[in-house]
Amino acid sequence: MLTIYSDDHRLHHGAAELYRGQLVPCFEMPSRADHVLDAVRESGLGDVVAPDRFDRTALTRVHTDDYVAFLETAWDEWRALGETGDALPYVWPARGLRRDVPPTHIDGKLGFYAIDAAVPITAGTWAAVRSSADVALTGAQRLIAGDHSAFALCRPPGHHAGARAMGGFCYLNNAAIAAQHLRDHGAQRVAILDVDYHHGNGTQAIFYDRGDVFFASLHGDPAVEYPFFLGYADECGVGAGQGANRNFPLPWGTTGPEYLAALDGAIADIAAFGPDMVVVSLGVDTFADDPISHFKLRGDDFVQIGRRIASLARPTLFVMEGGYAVAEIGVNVVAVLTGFAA
Ligand code: 6XA
Ligand code: ZN
Repeated sequence: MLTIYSDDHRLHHGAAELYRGQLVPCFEMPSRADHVLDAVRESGLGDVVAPDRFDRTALTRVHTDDYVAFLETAWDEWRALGETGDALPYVWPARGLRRDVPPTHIDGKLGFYAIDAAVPITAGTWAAVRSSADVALTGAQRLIAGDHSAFALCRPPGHHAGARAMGGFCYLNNAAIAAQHLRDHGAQRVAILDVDYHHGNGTQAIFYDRGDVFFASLHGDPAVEYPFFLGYADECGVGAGQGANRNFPLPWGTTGPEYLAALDGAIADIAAFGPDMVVVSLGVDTFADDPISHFKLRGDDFVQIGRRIASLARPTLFVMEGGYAVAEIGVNVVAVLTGFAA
């Protein structure tokens, strides 16, 4: 299995995120990708290649043009205020406020285009974000070219980013962009399986009214877990997308066997949908020692996740999402990938 990776991810290194009343050092840090890359290299999984550069139009198939333009210029607009630290939103168009008029001041834009304050924008954020999408697109292109699988070592991650919003360390939705690219280049039906600990709210929202892209997600119950406001079991899609969305919210403390039983349900749903190709949003923050999550998966559980995905017997693109137990992130990712490849 080919891994696609770029050093450009280092250009994004936020100083702080708002977490439980404090500005704390970002959990989403460059060393995450370093550990995954090291583990891939040691595993003998396959070659590591650099991404190709794709047109901006591949991004606007999923995101709105004004949102991409915001990401492109946000840092310069922030710098023009005389600020040198990271840009962070502090006000949002929630209930009772207008969301039909995009602000022109960067402070307003940051909140308008964000769901939370876990999305610092730094000098290098756009370059890293664009490169991360290229990593996913290059992986998708490999599937189109006939590869059975590929691993897009994306950083920053993407599954919380909506068509017009950043959030939860995510700016462009790499998995959604890749899935759309597959649809635009031959695949009639694509399934996205999200095994990150957090619900992939952005991916769900992007494809919620579509019947050509199935979305299934296993995650911490949103009643008690970020992103809190999406990810319940009764969200099944609308219109043409009715029945093409499936959520498996699971309680804190979920163990490997419990998780794998739910995964069997998601795999069965995907098999019934009958996709030509599969995109996996691969987060390993389900790990028992993850510092911000509450599932209890370990070791062989990750191998079993890979095995079950392989049972779908479809060309499969793995897209890196979360995982914050930095020392173990590489081992756990490689466990899924080798479980799939075995
Ligand atoms: C914000 C928590 C963001 C969760 C990020 C993540 N305090 N998503 O891992 O998959
Ligand atoms: Zn996560």
